[in-house]
Amino acid sequence: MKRVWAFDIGASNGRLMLNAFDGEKMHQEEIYRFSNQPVYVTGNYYWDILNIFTEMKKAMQISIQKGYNKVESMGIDTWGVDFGLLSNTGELLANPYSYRNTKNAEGMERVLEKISSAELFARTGVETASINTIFQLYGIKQYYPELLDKADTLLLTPNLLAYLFSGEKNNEFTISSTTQLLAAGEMKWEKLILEVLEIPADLLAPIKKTLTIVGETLPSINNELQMDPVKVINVAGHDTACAVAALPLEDDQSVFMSCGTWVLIGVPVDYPVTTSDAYDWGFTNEATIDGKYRLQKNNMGMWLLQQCRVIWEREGISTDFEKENMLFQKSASFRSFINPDDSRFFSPENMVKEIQVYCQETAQPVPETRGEIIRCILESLAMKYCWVIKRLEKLTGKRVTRIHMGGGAIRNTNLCQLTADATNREVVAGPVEASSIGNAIGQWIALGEIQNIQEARKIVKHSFSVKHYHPAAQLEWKEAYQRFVHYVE
Ligand code: LFR
Repeated sequence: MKRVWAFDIGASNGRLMLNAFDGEKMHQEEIYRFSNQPVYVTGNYYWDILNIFTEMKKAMQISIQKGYNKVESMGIDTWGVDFGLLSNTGELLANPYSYRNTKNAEGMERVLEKISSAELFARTGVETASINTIFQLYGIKQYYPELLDKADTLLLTPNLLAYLFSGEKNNEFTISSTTQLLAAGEMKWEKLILEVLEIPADLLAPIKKTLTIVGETLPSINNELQMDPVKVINVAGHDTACAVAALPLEDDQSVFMSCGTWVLIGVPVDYPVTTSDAYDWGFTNEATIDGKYRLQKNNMGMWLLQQCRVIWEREGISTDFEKENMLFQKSASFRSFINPDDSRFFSPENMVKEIQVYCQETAQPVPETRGEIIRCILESLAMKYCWVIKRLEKLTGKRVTRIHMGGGAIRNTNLCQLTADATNREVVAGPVEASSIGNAIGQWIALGEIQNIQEARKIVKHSFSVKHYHPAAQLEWKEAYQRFVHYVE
């Protein structure tokens, strides 16, 4: 049985999953999981990239100690948009910034003085959002130009990590599509935008196709870990592209929801959809594992709850899903709603307070207890997902019959049930480990073990179980939705 290492690194934790394929089924075992949080220091949010690298090597060591020392290859997927800068001698120039950095908004303002948001969308197919690489990069140009002057190569996070293991420099297609610097529908950087922003086009390492073997682990790594060289594969570097690859979507009436810190909702399309409705409703087009696109909307996900937990833990309250579920069940429904994507929730100092102030300002009952806060968050999220799916139906002209939810956040069964209720659609939840399975799929295809994504989806269906959620009675949901919409439109 052949084995591969799938590193799936998210914005709250990273993990190494060992994946095996016996010719019929895929098998997965979690080897190691580690926390990954942005670090706030000197007025900026950074990623501790060397700690991530160290944790990844530790994970490999654990795998080897468990007797899994013969692996064919490794692949790395991460969250989107962030990057590291290298000098012309290949050294990492600084800690990569996190997309939560407040200075990005400034970068965005400056760019929009030069190119309109509508033009950016038309040229790249990507929604204007302050987190995007383009704005971060322009922000650095404004407030830390010396860094850019020194920079020779920009590598996006999964390729930066792959570089530390293999020495190979390239930017894989799916992760490149999150930058808003890629020409819509093409596999090349949008030169005109780079020119207008006076960013040298050759700063961005060349784009490489997904599903290619890019190299192998460096001798220094092999020596340190006492292992044979392992192939390094360009899987879909973007975690969302990996997750979508692993969801058993059956027809064009199924939508995907990749659920974690963010929740990405959309459908696969052959070519970017850049209509005015898509633009007005904040949809975006990012790349899929098979060189096509995902027409999707990026939404707030578990970040709201994760940040409330930080506050509760600070107050000495320990919390887990079981406890939260009990509190949720006991609290009354539809008391107060927030617009989960309001910018005030992006990086607030105190998420609990921020939610309370929002409710106060909008003249709704203020959620006081933990149960009330959790209910306000989960119901508002589900309502927002319903809003998105209604618009997705308008964009594609197809009625959505089924929602495929995957990713860590589907462990929150309330989120899945509320999504079914709010949308009045069947929800098929699973697999939880969609991203790392999609990562392994990329490796199996590159290694020639699986032919294509269609075959891979069939194998996933046989290998991992899913859970079905059916919508509850609709009347009160419909009424509540009318109230909710008021806060998003
Ligand atoms: C999800 C994700 C989203 C992207 C966000 C920030 O983990 O990759 O697709 O919008 O992180 O990069």
